[in-house]
Amino acid sequence: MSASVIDFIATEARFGARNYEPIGVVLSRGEGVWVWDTEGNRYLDCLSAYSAVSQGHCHPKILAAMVEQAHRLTLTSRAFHNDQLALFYEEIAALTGSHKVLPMNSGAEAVESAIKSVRKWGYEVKGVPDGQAEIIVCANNFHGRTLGVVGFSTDPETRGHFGPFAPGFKVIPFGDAPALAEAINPNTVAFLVEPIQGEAGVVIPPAGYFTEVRELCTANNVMLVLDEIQTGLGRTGKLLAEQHEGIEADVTLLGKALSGGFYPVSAVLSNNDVLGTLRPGQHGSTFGGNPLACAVARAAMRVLVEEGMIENAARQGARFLEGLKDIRANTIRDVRGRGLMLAVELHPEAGRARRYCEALQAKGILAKDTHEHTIRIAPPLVITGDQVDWALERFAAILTQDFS
Ligand code: IF1
Repeated sequence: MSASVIDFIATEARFGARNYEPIGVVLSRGEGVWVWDTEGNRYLDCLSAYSAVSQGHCHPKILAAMVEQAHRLTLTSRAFHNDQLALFYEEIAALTGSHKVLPMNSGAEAVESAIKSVRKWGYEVKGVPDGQAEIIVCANNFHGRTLGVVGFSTDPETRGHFGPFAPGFKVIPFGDAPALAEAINPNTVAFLVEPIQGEAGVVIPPAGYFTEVRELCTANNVMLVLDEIQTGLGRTGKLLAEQHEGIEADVTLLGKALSGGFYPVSAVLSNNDVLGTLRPGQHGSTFGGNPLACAVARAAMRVLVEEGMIENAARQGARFLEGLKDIRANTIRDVRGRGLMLAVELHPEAGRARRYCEALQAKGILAKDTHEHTIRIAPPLVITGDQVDWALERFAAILTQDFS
């Protein structure tokens, strides 16, 4: 490693809270599926900033929209109207079939805002006694890092020593519809769940699970809240992951790729029943729905659709998954994925997934491990077939080695 790279890393270590353990690479430029480090080495980005850069790094049309708006008006607060918010509402509602939109900034903020909204709906519409609303969540969930959200995490690393936590959440196994039926009671206002559990290691539920979930929520007047912050906007090969299940959520959460990685933009999408319970002064955010965020998000949604990225994710994701499944390696325990949301789970005796990610880096691939033994693979949705093949050659070369 050159002196300058070590300087960057040492300075981060000196001043920064050590809440991450990054792989030893200092990136300085990105374009499409590629990123370059300060030494000029090129890597294929197989993380896409956890699916926030789905449109590819520094997409020129999103950049142009951001620059144009930034020259004109960046932030007004919601104390005044601006000329981008209504257009953002119209376009995201048309794209997703939603009727009401609550614009926020980070994914966790969208999750917290959804929790507040469904609780309020529970008290004011469903008739749940005040303060007794219950929300059902799944084991191994990941919905963000704010205190309310980590309060219902089941991961000791995510929730340890951050208590005390808010009550009102019940945890059930993911993929188990009878457990949901058992957990629902008259005070249940919502079931909050990821269509595919990302952080848990790309865990895909059994076929038919969400059909049963939808029926149970409808029958019991429980709001189905799908956290599509990672799975949404084309990542799984459809606009929303719920479309693989043939269902519609009552509340859908988007974030990450909603801005193409240019700016924190998230949204709670629903109907008037839920979001109509919010009155002026009862919820808000300094930056939520700001004109710059709206202009960036409008461009991010536009290029996603106009450049066929969703269809490409389905096509190249199938190619990537098939290629990974063809790799004959004793290190591999399971390969799974939907669209370009993929994962390789290693046998525990094969060693830590981090070691394989470090070896992949040396071959020009940046990927991220999760929970010790799984390598997540999520390249930008603009990846080509040739680039998939290029990546598969390198995954095969590394996965057939043993870094135990
Ligand atoms: C970290 C994980 C991924 C998310 C879902 C809400 C949020 C996220 C399904 C919150 C965010 C990010 C957070 C980031 C790493 C990354 C992550 F490893 F943490 F779990 F992608 F899997 N719902 N996920 O995946 O959105 O507030 O971050 O905008 O915290 O290390 P956010």
